[in-house]
Amino acid sequence: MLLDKLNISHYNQDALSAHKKRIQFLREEIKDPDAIIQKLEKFQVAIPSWALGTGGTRFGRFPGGGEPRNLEEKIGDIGLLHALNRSSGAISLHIPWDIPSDPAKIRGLAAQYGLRFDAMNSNTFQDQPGQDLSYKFGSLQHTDKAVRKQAITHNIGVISQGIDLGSTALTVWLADGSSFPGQLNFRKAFQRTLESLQEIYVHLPENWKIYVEYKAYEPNFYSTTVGDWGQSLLYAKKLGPKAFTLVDLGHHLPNANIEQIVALLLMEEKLGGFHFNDSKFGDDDLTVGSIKPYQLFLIFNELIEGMNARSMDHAWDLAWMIDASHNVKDPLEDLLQSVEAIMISYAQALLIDHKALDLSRMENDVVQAQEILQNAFRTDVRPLVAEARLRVGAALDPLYVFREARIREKLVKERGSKSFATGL
Ligand SMILES: [Mn+2]
Repeated sequence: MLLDKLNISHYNQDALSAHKKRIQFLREEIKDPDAIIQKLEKFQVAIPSWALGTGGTRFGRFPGGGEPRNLEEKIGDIGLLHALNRSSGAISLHIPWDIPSDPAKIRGLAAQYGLRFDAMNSNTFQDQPGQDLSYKFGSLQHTDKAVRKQAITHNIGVISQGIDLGSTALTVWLADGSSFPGQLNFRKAFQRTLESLQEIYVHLPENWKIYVEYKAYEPNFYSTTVGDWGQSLLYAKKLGPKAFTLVDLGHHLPNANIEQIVALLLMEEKLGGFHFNDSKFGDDDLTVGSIKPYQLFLIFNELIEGMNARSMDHAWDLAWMIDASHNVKDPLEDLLQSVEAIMISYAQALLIDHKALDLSRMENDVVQAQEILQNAFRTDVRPLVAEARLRVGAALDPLYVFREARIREKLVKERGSKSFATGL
């Protein structure tokens, strides 16, 4: 196994003296750095099983080699990421791309790497080989009861596979909608979808949750049956206490105020899951923090404020996951960058003095409120993030170790330059 030979502390020596200077400087700049470092040590982001291969668009795909060929190798890749940063301690499976043939064995393998199984993802947006009925015109919304039944049965199956793996949540993202005016009765489509979700909901074990993910458009381009947070919240409220909204950063119309959305969902106790990515135009699935890092920071500010108001645990009480796809990067390097961006935004948001911010708001001191936020955002917190990693035996600079240890080269040697990971 590649991991056994990865001597992280050896690589850390290269950067240790520079790191010590930087963290010492920061310790004098900010209040209570150790409390922040401890929170960073605990924070974990799940990696989806479909993010380990090269992403593609409908125009093509340009794989770089050494992709994981099966679920075991996908778990191995996430194990590698987790060894490098100790912040990727969970895997989110997609069914049917990653059906575990021997769940007990797969669960054991993940445990060896210190990984747990995050939310299970069902798929009724594609037709699978040998499938009886087509999802061309939707799944849970379909006008034909038999198609709805097939999609419901699939979701129930995903729950039972998740139970075997120790997962406790099901994420449902539907492509259902319409591409042309007149195609769909919106109210009836919503009603049918709700009834289908209700049939799935009753199969959730006591300690399980269901996350209803919304998306504004694509693959349908006129209407989407779970198109925005309002519609998702309606479903979640009607379904019951185990149902929550899932926010995916890329699933909004341009310029949506996502920080306000998460604040209100937390207020309603209906925010359950969170998918990180970044975008310039639509659901671009770019590396987290690569386009709009300030927006990510503002979202984290609302997440922390809202979670603290409800005494929620930052590390465990929301399902954090990266949902990105990378066309021109090494997928593992891209994931390391995404996790780093998340940790940086989280650390910056932890710097915010909420009492001072509240006071500025009460006094309508708009300038001071902005200063408080931007002072936090403009602080270079990278030494804090690195220090948190150092303390738990991870790499000071995960990307440096990935490259120095020639991990991709070794994976290509082991798996071949033409290996292909299932996914999008
Ligand atoms: Mn998503």
